[in-house]
Formats: sequence, structure tokens, C-alpha cells
Amino acid sequence: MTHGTAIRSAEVLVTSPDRNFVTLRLTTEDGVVGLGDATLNGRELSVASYLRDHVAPLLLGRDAHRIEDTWQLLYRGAYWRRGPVTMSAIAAVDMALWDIKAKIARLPLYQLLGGASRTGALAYGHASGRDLPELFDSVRGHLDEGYRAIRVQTAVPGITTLYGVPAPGARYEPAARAPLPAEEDWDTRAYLRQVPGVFEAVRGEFGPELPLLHDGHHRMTPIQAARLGKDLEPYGLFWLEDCTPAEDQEALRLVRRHTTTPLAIGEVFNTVWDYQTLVREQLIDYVRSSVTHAGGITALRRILDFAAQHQVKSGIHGPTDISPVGMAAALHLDLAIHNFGIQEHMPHTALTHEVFRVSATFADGYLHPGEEPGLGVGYDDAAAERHPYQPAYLPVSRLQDGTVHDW
Ligand code: GCO
Ligand code: MG
Repeated sequence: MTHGTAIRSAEVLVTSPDRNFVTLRLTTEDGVVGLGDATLNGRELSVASYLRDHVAPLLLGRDAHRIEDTWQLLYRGAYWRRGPVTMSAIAAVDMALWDIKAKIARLPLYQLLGGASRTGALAYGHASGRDLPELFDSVRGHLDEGYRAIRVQTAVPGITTLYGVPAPGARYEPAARAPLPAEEDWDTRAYLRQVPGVFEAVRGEFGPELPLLHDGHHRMTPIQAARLGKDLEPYGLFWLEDCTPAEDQEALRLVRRHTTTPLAIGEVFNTVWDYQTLVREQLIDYVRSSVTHAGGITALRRILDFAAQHQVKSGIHGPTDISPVGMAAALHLDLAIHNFGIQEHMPHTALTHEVFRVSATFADGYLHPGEEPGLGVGYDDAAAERHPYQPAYLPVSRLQDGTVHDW
């Protein structure tokens, strides 16, 4: 073992500066600190316990340099493979170890991943509105902030609350702090009638060039998704995301047969196995996994390298439930890989940034991880302790007759 690189402590930190985050902090004998994001929205404490009760004891005394060996030990050694809780825990360890290795090398992490392949990562922001004037204002606001690609979510007549469209004056945050999940309503036929007209209007207002994205959030059947993809073709979307429930890889065959609208999927995936059919058969165009939920930098890099062989690009998941640590890991990968597509960007609040100090920057529509050694994120314990964990849940959706539907 290199002198001083044994792991001396493994701490699990839970904080809630505007929303819940779980962070793993590893410290070596020499005092080098590495951070990893273990936030699983609405199920945070399960990963905290997995790490604290079952992973931390295995890490103490291990050489922090042995990233691959530690990854394999945690993955194969658990025997119970895959799943969001296990893979988020492994991801946190993996990120923290890469952070330590890059700090010891005194390099920003992207340098260890092969160096920069581009000057910055094209980011997309989230525009939404309850009607067209509100939506146009939201798109314009994003353009003024510098965004060069925009996701468009819209209200649907007859549906009271739905994914991606905040209440008037509110900031969109899917998990609400409450002891029980909120209930939203849903009607796929009303949605399918509404969305194409909205994109026609947005194209009419903002012209043909602006890359536009849309998230279907797993709510359609394959034939409904095929129809939406076809109806959206005239508006040249950058992608249609999560058009069907993601666990059914075969469903995408039917969608693909009917539409040339590019498809993105995978934010709920956690291993390369979830992508086997999708990538091998070129049924998708963009991989949506986060570093946080897909087993870390080591594992997401493998998924993206596999995708590259089939001309599938990255579109790393980046909502606020990925902590600034998970986002930093994403940005280092974005900069280094060849098959970069786009990066989701849903900025964290000022309060979140009091706990997580980041070197990453956003300018002219591009994100950059910065030049600090490691991931480029610092953790302020005093600020974190002012914001203890608060129970929060993602909503559930019900159809008009009360049937639970995919949210
Ligand atoms: C996205 C996602 C998120 C999820 C959230 C759930 O495309 O950014 O769909 O908004 O809903 O990550 O925790
Ligand atoms: Mg999504």
C-alpha cells in the first residue's frame, strides 16, 4: 500500500438545505478527504443505513487507491446485485475514491479520465408553463440566463397538477417535504392531444434552431409513445425522454419502428445490464443515467463506452436530487468522454451551495467542472448541521377512476 492512503474514516452525512442529501466522506491516514453522493430521492435513509451499517466497516484500513478492486468487492461481495439502494451506495464510495485519487495527483478529476475532449458541457435547462404566455416567458428567461438548449414541460387541460410544472411562483422540486406522498392526477389521452400543439407554438415563437427536449416521465404505453414521437417529428426535438416505463426494454422496439424522434432513457436504471438490448439494438439515442444511481464514475464510464460503440450518446441525469457532488462527477465525465450528448442542469439553491462549495461554473450555456484538484466540491459541516433531514416524498399519480399510474 502507498504510505498514508489507507482509509481512516467513513462518515455518512445527511443534510437538508432546501432538500435532502446523503453524502459519504472518506478520509485517508494522510488526511485526504473524498466525497461521494448517495442521494436517492424519497428513500434517502435506506442508502445512509446501507453505507453506515454495511459498507463503512469494510472500507476502514483499505487502500483508497484501489478503486476497481473496491468496486468489485462491493458489487460482487454483496451477492445481492444491482438495485438503486446498492448501486447508489457503491456509487458514493466510487466517487469518493476518485476524488481522493485526483486530489493526491493534484489534478481535476477529468484529467485522470483522459483529459478534456471539449471546452465545456452543453447544458439544458427546464422551462415550463401553465399556458403558452407563461411557457414563452419561461423559455425566454432561460435564454437570457445563457441556456442554448431547453426542456419544455406544459400543463394539460383537465389535469390539476403534473410532473415538471410548478405551482405559480414556486420553484419546481419534485419531492415535497411531507410525511406522506402528494397525489397528482393524470390522463394520457388529454396529454397526447395537448403536447404537439405546444411544441408547434414554441417553434413558431423561437424558431427552428433552438434544441428542445421533452420528458414523458414513463407514462405512455408503447403505442401511445409511438404516436407522440410521430406527432412531434415536425418540431425536430433533441429528444423525447422516458416515453415508456423504463424497465421494459423491448417496448422501445415498437416506438423506434414508428418514429424518428430521438429517444432518451435511463434515469431510473442502475447498471449496464438495463441497457443491453437498448444499446445493442440501437433502440435509444441517449443514456440518461446519473453517476449517483448507476454505480459511480467507474460504472457509468463503462455504460458510456458501451453506448459509444453503438453511436448512443450521453445525457447524464442532473435534477436537484443529484447533489452538487454527483453533479461534479457528471461534469468531469462530460468533459472527458468522446460520446458526450448533453447535460441536464437544474441549478441547486443558494442554501444548498452554503453546504456544498463547488468549483463548477455555468457560462454561455456550458457547464465546466473547474480546475480544483479532485471533484471540486467542499462540504461545510457547520452549514449542513443547521439543516437536519426532513421526510420528503415524490408524488404518486392516479387516473380519474383512482387507479395508480406511473408518476
Ligand atoms: C429529470 C427527472 C427528474 C425526476 C427526479 C425524481 O428528467 O430530471 O425526470 O425530474 O423526476 O429525479 O427524483
Ligand atoms: Mg426525466
